[in-house]
This record gives sequence, structure tokens and C-alpha cells, in this order.
Amino acid sequence: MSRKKRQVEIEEKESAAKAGKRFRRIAAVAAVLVIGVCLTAGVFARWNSVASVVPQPVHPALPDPSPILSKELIYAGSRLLSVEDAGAQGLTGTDLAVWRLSGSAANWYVLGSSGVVGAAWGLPDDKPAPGDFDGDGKTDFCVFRPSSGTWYFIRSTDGGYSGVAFGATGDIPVPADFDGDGRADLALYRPSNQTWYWINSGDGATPSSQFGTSGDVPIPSDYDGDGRADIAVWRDSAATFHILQSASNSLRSVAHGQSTDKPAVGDYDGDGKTDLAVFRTNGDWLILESAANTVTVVNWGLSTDVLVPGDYDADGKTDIAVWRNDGSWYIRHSHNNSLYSAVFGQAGDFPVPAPYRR
Ligand SMILES: [Ca+2]
Ligand SMILES: [Ca+2]
Ligand SMILES: [Ca+2]
Ligand SMILES: [Ca+2]
Repeated sequence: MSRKKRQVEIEEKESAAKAGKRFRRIAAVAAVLVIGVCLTAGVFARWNSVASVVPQPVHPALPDPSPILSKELIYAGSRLLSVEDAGAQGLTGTDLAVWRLSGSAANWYVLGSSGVVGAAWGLPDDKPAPGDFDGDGKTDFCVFRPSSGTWYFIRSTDGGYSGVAFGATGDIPVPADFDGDGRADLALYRPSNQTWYWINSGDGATPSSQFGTSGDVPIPSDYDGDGRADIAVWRDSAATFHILQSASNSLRSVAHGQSTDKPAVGDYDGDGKTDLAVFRTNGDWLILESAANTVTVVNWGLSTDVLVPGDYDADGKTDIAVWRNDGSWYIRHSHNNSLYSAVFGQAGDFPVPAPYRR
């Protein structure tokens, strides 16, 4: 073999070795890249899965149909006395609001003082659970996600959102201010063991209390007027209310109504104590007013209506009110016992009235 030929062979071998080295380097870089891409994809997949379950606030367009404030009809008993223009003035008490599923998303719509405000917040399997969690007097948009036992709410104070893992599938969200610090506490009623679980917003403690029997309807509210929500249930089998009064830590049980009634509690007489009340299938509201300890009966609504009592006229007294599954609200303003009606929402919506103050 000539020297030149050997030289060529050596050069070829070196060249092949270099090529092999280059290939290995490229392969190593490619492997790193592939691993990196996989990791990134994994991270993004995870991030995406989080992103897909964490709702992001947006401000949607007006709901369809647009809200229409109707005339205010003034009644004396069943006789129509006059018709007043309610105008476009927003109410300062409980606001009309609906939670609407649309495709894979959910939107909140509130009839605020200067029009409709809202947020895309939640997923179809969520349960709406509004409450004033940051304590600024404005109700915050909130959903409870049973699949992960997580609460998601938008703070009205800064527009940021919080996600809190608390609860499990099957739990019923019952947010209320149990510790009396002016902020709603994340709270759950677990029907399987009739146990209440909540997080005190004041000190972060997580008490629980077994209260109720199978089939009870949880109806926490401040029945004894000490500023703290009381654990309470309606038991239709016996047509009784059972209240664990927070002021005295004592049980109060009251028979009121009949087993086919629905609980419809609220502070109808405005004395600061929630009144026991039921709604009957014939449209009667039977309200046991706490101040006078007498029962008032008012016929209002249909058996198929959704009960939405609230202080819509902001006089400190709960108004009898129903929402019909065509978007109609029928509210009996307590300050003058007149009908206030409006269309806000549509069939399939979930009414979520509360003092949003937007
Ligand atoms: Ca708030
Ligand atoms: Ca609280
Ligand atoms: Ca109380
Ligand atoms: Ca009362």
C-alpha cells in the first residue's frame, strides 16, 4: 500500500470517526432535546390540565336575552293599584344574578347598578357557591368542584382568584360566616355521614360537627342573631327545623309546615334573626316571624319555581321571591308589599342572587 493510499485511509478513518463523533453529539443533543420536549410537553400537559380546570375571569358580553327591567306593579292584595317605571336603577340590596352553562364553560351574570357584569368562572360539573370570602361586603364569584373537592373564587377586592382544596365528591357547599368575622367561611355538608366541615376564616381552624340525619337539607343561617351562622337542617320526614344555636350551643327544634314543603328561610321581619319558613306546593309561604313568633302566610309563585328569597329592596328585610325557568323573577318587595318583576336569565340558568354590589 502506497504511503499516499494509507494516508487517504487514515484520513477516511479519521473523517469517519469525526463523523461518528459528530453523529453521537447530534444524537445526544437530539436526545436531550427530545427529553426536554417531552418534559416540557409533560409540564404543559399538566399545566394545561390545570389551566383547563382553573377558570379564568373574563368579562363576557351581555347575556342573551338582554335583561329587561319591567314596570313595577303596585298591588293591594290582588288588586293592581298602579304601575311605576322601575327604570334602569340598580338595586342596592340583593342583586339579580344567574349562573349559566354554555358548552364546556360557565358564566356568571349580575345585574349591577350600571348594567350587566359577569365573569366566566366554573365548569359544567361545578356547583355555584357564592359568598363574601374576602369580607368587603361584595359577594365573590365562587364554584365548588366536586370531582377534585376544590373551591375556586374570585376575590372582589383585587380580582385575583384562590383555589382551596377542601371537600370531596358528594359534599354540598354551604358557605356561611360561622365564626362571625364578616367573611364567609368555606363550608360543606356531607350527606353520607351528616357531618359539617368548615374553615374558620378568622383563624384558619377546621372544625367539624355531626348534625343531621339522612335526607336532611342543610340550611345554615343566623337564627339566633349573634352574628354567626348556625348549623341547621330541615327534615321533611318530620316537617321540623333543627338548629344548633351558636350563641348558646344548644339545640332548637321546631315543627313547622308539612313534609312536602320546602325550606325557605330568611329574615322576613328584619330583626336580625333568620325566620323559619317553608314554601308549599300550592304557592303558600308560611313564615314564622321571629320577632312576633307568629306565622304569616303569603301566596307567591308556582310549585315549579325556584325559591330565591333575598333583600332585593335593601330595607333589611328578606323579600319573598321566586325565579321561573324562563328567566322571570317575581319579587315581593317588603317595603311596600308590591310586585317587582324582571326578566334576567333564560331557561336552564341557575339563579344565584346575592349582594354582589358591582
Ligand atoms: Ca368579596
Ligand atoms: Ca368567617
Ligand atoms: Ca348564630
Ligand atoms: Ca327575623
